[in-house]
Amino acid sequence: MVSVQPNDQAAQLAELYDAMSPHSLLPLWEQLHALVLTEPSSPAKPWRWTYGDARKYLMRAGDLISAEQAERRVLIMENPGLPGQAAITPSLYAGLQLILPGEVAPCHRHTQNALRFVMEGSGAYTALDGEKAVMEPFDLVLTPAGQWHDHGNPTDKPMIWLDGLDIPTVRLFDAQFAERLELPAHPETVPPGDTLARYGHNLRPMRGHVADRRPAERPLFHYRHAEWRPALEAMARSAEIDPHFGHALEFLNPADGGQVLATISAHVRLLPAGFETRPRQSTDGSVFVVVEGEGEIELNGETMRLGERDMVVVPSWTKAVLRASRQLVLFAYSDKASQIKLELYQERNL
Ligand code: 1HN
Repeated sequence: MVSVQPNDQAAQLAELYDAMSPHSLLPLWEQLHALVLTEPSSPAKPWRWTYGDARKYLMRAGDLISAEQAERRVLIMENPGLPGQAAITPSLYAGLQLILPGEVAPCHRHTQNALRFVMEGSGAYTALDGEKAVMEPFDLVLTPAGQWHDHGNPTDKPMIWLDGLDIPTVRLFDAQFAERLELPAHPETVPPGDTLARYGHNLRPMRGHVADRRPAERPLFHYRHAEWRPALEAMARSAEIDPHFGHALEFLNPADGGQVLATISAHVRLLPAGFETRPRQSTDGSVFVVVEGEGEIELNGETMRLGERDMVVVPSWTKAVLRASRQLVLFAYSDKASQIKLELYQERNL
């Protein structure tokens, strides 16, 4: 039984807090309800970056610093609700990277997982463990944790892509390791397209055989626009359309049918002109890129216009509605892969 009077209690509790805080001890009861929420309430804000604005500043950075000097010449897309954290959601990072003609971004590897989604330019590459993926607009290229990667642009036009990484997730677990290769670029190990030929057609080299040369659990790292776009188009000819997604296809790891990266999931979708989705919430924080078309996204009742190559972040549990004024094609990545593994993922179709 607590026997102190209310006024005394407040004063004595305050005294207790003061006395124990130098010992790194705090009262849970003062913050329990802020720690255990009845539903997600993300500190991240829904936010849109128009491509034209972001590109202008990125090109200016290109005048001022080389890819070599910067190691990676990237503008971080920082969520205004997460200042100073280099985070677009509490678990994910996004940035826009520029490689100018003739540049090389030096080879390194790290425990963060990364994906690139090409925004403009054609013919620059990411090399993964010495194998080049030659990139076209709207290709998806993976650099899974621990694999050497360098980028180069042998073309005469700038190359810009969106980087999606799990930097805040790896930071949360204090599991960061990184190293630079002594050479600027990894020596070529196999010709460009080798992995796509071996693993990209619902086939794979016999397991354990000498030809099974990629890390067997995650062999594929290049998902071409030239492949995914026709697949989405064929699907869109069907009369059936999902009321919450439109036509949607998720990128898969062919080795196990799972998500493309250990921590990150990715998908594309097509909304026919005039289509409006039903509202939906999910616990994964997502980053969307407009590949084609025009429309709007309504996030917790606030509407944002979407034009080609614009980027928008949809934090966890935001009520989202998409409307296509012209046929809208979108790419998205999210932390669903992490959440599924941690048995946290939930969604609600409204
Ligand atoms: C990184 O390795 C790349 O390899 C891009 O292109 C952005 C942001 C933070 C940490 C590592 C790249 C990155 C990054």
